[in-house]
Amino acid sequence: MADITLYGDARSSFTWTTRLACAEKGITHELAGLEFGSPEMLAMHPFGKIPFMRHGNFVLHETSAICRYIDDAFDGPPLQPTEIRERALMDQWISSLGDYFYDPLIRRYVLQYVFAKGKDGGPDRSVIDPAIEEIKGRLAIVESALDGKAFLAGSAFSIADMILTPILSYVRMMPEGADLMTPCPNVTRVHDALMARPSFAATRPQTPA
Ligand SMILES: N[C@@H](CCC(=O)N[C@@H](CS)C(=O)NCC(=O)O)C(=O)O
Repeated sequence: MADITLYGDARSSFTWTTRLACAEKGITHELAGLEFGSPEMLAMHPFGKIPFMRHGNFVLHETSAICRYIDDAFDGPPLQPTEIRERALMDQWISSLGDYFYDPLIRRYVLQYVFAKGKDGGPDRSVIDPAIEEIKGRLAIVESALDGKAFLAGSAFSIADMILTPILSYVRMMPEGADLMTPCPNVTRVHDALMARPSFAATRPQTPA
């Protein structure tokens, strides 16, 4: 029996983050799916999103809460820095990635290609093109934050890196992905190093969603 059950879709970036937390922590997980909006799903995630998790009779939603719980509830390498300022930077980035990055990078960019809704079934450029301009600005901010650093929090790998890396992986798969990364050598260096960790190879989905 797996240590915990994660509910989600392997292709979703946030589900990927929670699977990474399991892999980094060295625990096993079962990935289960429930119909979106079904009473069973809404009983565990009242906002109708993925991922959420079950550990025994304990149910939890929100990616960062799940990752923190996995870190605190199981033995294994820490996923959160102990140094006060690095921990604060991890929290800053967890919040920033959810509030300022997910929408332009995933919702208004990656998903516009994956679930194209434009004319003739193609991608909707009126959504994608402004998103690209916003993404350039967001990446420039991460670029400067990662100058001389191995991780978003500084010297320690953390939950913030596990949220950023799936998002960036999908951006890099898209048609403008390589061009978007060209002015960002620090982001490229850090992302490449994170993708080389065994946890990323073990959890990498086949196609984005
Ligand atoms: N704040 C939530 C966001 C979850 C979220 O937006 N999940 C996406 C998949 S990555 C989702 O459920 N999308 C389906 C939808 O919005 O209907 C978290 O941190 O887990």
